[in-house]
Amino acid sequence: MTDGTPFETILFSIDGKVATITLNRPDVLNAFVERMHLDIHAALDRAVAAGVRAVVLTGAGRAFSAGQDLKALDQDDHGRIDIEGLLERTYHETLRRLRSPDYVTIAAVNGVAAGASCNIALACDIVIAGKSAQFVEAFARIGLIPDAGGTWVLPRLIGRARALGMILTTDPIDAETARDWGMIWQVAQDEALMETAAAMAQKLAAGPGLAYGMAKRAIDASIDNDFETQLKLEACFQQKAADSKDFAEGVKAFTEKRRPSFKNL
Ligand code: T3D
Repeated sequence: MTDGTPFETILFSIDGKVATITLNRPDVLNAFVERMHLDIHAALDRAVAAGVRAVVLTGAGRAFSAGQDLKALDQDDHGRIDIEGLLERTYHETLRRLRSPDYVTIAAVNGVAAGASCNIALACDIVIAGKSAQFVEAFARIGLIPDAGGTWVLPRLIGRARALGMILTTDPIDAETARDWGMIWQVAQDEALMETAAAMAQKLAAGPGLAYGMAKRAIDASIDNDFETQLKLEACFQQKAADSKDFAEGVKAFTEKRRPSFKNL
């Protein structure tokens, strides 16, 4: 089901509690322009308003996305590109929203994910890649460093040696290697990718959203916390989870030997 006024650069649909955002500039391998970020932000606003619990992000055509559109960079009168401003206005807000505790995000990587789009895919909570997908930290090819959270996410996923290897060589990493390195969750056959991602999204959309949100926040916080601080954080979040109606329902369903019906309350 499509939802509301169509967007210029993405396709957007909602099916129950699952939204799907498809980056839709296939002629340029879904390269990002500012409008695409604004469309994603507006689509996520619509998804939240509709009570969506899981969001699938994928690309139209043969690529997930080739990163920033290098043919559509605005220069000032001196030929300077305000990359810092662009990043803050666009990518950073997109990344914050993809890591929101209000829903889970699933990247269905259907082809090459290069540059900032590699890091956008890796910022999602679950990454499922088609067998022919590739992850490319392409930045150094054009004299840039990784942005869009890549220098934060990559070493935490795969360690310094592999992160720097990807960044310095810019070699493409295939889907199975990415999975074996712990960079992504799962590899699917190309033709089964969207079905696999949709099944995952439906499963997670029916899960305990409050607990999921706090688990996401706790995992991110653990990266900077020491052990004692993390134990305190877990206990605090666990109290909130235990106070929820979903916990009462989970325990009741367990004793009644049935599936829980979580309401995100
Ligand atoms: O403002 C800032 O710069 C800050 C933000 C930076 C973030 C970044 O993402 S920097 C990194 C930008 N991305 C790249 O450097 C990747 C560029 N693309 C590629 O290296 C290759 O296209 C791929 C490895 C991704 C795929 O190669 P291939 O051979 O499968 O496809 P292709 O033939 O290169 O591309 C197909 C078309 O898409 C082609 O157009 P054409 O010739 O048929 O008219 C190509 O120009 C276009 N395309 C691909 N990537 C981009 C692009 N057009 C604009 N921007 C792109 N990034």
